[in-house]
Amino acid sequence: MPENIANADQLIRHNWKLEQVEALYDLPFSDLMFRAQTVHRENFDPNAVQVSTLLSIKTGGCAEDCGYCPQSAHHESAVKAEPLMPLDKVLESAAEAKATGASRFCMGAAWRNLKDRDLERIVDMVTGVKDLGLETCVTLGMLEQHQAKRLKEAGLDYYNHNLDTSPEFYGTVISTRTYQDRLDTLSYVRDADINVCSGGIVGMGESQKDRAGLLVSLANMPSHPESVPINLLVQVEGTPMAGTDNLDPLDFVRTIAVARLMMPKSCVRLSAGREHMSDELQAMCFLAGANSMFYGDKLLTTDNPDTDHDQKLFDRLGINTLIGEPAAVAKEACRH
Ligand code: SAM
Ligand code: DTB
Ligand code: SF4
Repeated sequence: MPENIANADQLIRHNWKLEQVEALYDLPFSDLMFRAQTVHRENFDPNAVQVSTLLSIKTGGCAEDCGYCPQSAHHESAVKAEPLMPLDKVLESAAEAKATGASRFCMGAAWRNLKDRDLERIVDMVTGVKDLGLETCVTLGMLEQHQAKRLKEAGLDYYNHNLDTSPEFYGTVISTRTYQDRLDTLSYVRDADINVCSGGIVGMGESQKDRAGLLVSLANMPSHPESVPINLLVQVEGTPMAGTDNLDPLDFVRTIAVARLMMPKSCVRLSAGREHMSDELQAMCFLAGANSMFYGDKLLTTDNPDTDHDQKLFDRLGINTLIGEPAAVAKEACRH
C-alpha cells in the first residue's frame, strides 16, 4: 500500500483522490474496521452517541424528482401533501423529543428551495425550539445567501443538505437540480457560519466507485461537514427506486468506516435505513465510527426503530446517549 494512503487517515485532508478512497474500501474488512476504530478513539469518546429527532414540518408535494423520495410530486407514493405545520404543533413535538432524550431537533420540509414568504415562520420555529434548550437543525432545500444569514441570526445550529451520491451517478437519481446547486447552498450555509450537515444515500444501485466519489466530494469541500449522515435507501412503494437490489450490509459498514477515516473529526450519522438493520449490524456501524443517529419512531415519512428498542440496544452496547442530560452536555458527545 502506498505510504500516503497508510497515513492519510490521521490528517484533516481536502485533497482526496478517488483511487485512494477506493483503496480504503478494498482493504480487508478487519483492517478497515481496526483503522476506523483507532481514528474514532483518537477523536471521540467511543461509547457516546449523539441523538437527533426528526420532524416533517412540510410534507409531500415536492417539485423535485429525487428518485428515492416518497415526497416527490413526480411519484405515486402513499404520502399526501400537507401545508407547513403551525408553530404550536412544532413546539409540542420538540418538547416531546426533548422529554424522550434527543439533544437536537431537526425540521425537514419537502421543498425545492426556501421561499422568502416562509422564512420568518421558519425563524420562529428555530427560535422556539432553541428556547426549549435543544439544538436546532433544518433541511429546507436550496437556500440563498441572505436566507442563510437570517437563519444564523435566528440561532440555527445546523443546516442539512445532502450531496446524496457521486457527481457521476447524480444524474440517474435527480434531474431537477444540479450537483453544483447543492454545493452552492452548502457554501452559503458555511459562509453564514452555520454548522454543515451533509452526506448521502447508499443502496440506490450505485457502484463502490460512486460511494467513494460521494465521500471524496464531501471531504474535499473547503471544510469537512460537521455532521455526515449516511443513509441506507429506504425503499418506498411508488418511488422509482423501489425494488432496487439490496446493498451488501458489509458495504454499508465500509462506507461508515471510510467516512470516519476521511473526516476524522466529523460526526458520522447512522441515518435512514435502521428499521431494516439487525442490532448486530448497527453495533458494527458504531464500531466503524458512527457516533450519531436519529432517535424517535419516525424519520420524516417512514418508520424508524421505536425508542424502547433503541434504548435497550444502547444498554446492551454500553452506549451513553447522555439522555436526560442538559443539551449543552449532550452536544459534547459529538465534539472532539
Ligand atoms: N427537501 C429537502 C432536500 O431534499 O434538500 C429536505 C428534505 S429531504 C427528505 C432530506 C434528505 O433525506 C434527502 O437529501 C435524502 O438524502 C434523504 N432521503 C429522502 N428520502 C430517502 C429515502 N427514501 N431513503 C433514504 N434517504 C432519504
Ligand atoms: C438525512 O440525511 N436523512 C434524514 C434527514 N437527513 C433529513 C431524512 C431521511 C428520510 C428518509 C425517508 C423519509 O422518512 O421520508
Ligand atoms: Fe423534495 Fe427533498 Fe424529497 Fe427531493 S428529497 S423530492 S427535494 S423532499
